[in-house]
Amino acid sequence: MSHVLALSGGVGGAKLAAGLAAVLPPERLTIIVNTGDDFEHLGLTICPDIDSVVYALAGLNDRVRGWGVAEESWQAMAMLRRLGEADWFNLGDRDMAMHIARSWRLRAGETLSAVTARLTRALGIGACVAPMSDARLATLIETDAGTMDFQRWFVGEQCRPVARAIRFAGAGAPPSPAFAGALARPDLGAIIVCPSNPFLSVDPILALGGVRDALASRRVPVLAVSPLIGGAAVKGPLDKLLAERGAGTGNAAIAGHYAGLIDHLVIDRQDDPDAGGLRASGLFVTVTQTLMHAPGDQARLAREILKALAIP
Ligand code: FO1
Repeated sequence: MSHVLALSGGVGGAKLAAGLAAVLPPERLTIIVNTGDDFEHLGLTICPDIDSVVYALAGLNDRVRGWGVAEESWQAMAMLRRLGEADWFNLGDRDMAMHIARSWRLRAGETLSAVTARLTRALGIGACVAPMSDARLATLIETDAGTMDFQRWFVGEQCRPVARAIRFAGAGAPPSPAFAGALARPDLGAIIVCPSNPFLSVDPILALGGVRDALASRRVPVLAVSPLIGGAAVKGPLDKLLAERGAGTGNAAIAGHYAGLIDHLVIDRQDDPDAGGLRASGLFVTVTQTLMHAPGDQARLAREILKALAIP
């Protein structure tokens, strides 16, 4: 029975990661998560995409807000505000426990991989969820108003400044042991790129040392799920980034971005008219419902993907 390696960012990616975790035995799945969005805030190490994946797999995620923990309270944030501390980035009380647990363990000398393994175990998650790297690779947005840390641009500025370029400080950092180990597994059956933002969530993973080459010289299928539905992003700044880059829109732009790296693209039914052109470019294309409203949709999409990859 082959192993599956999933590459994920936050919200959309986390949903498919949870679907894969629901249908695969834990020992057959490695989920590698973008850490380019991570930052230090109020003395805490915040890893938003790892937490989105962890909360989704543990069934703790807030499905309406899209990030953080469900049934959250905000007492600590209110007190921090009274104390005159920064309140542009919202930390819920339950979510804050995660940041505290992670931050002190990191400061005590554990790697982010070890801390993430500890926290996922504690929450009853069986599959391996690991950061893309234990080294720092930070996503920076170059705008007319200067270069911004990712969260300052994304949350603080609500993605308003035009992104002239996206840069990764620390590019070439080594993949985490779990990531390098999964890429080298003789029983690796497929690599799945979850429906995350290609520029903000997947490119940081591809910017690690050796990852692009490992995918390009793959010996297993590499399948990406398009983050677009009806030609537009479900959430987040992807549409804005596509427009600002001027390198096309729709699934052709997604396929173009991953050219040479993927051989299979899963697109939504609403984008069926894109399928012919994508197939003509040499890609395998699966057309299905990619929008995941409910946990049932996550598992259904995961099953369809595994079937398309002929992975039992
Ligand atoms: N997103 C927001 O739009 N506003 C917030 O205040 C915010 C706080 C936050 C706290 C913890 C966490 O794990 C995520 C949080 N997010 C927030 C989401 C996060 O900024 C983004 O979803 C990801 O970085 C993009 O994948």
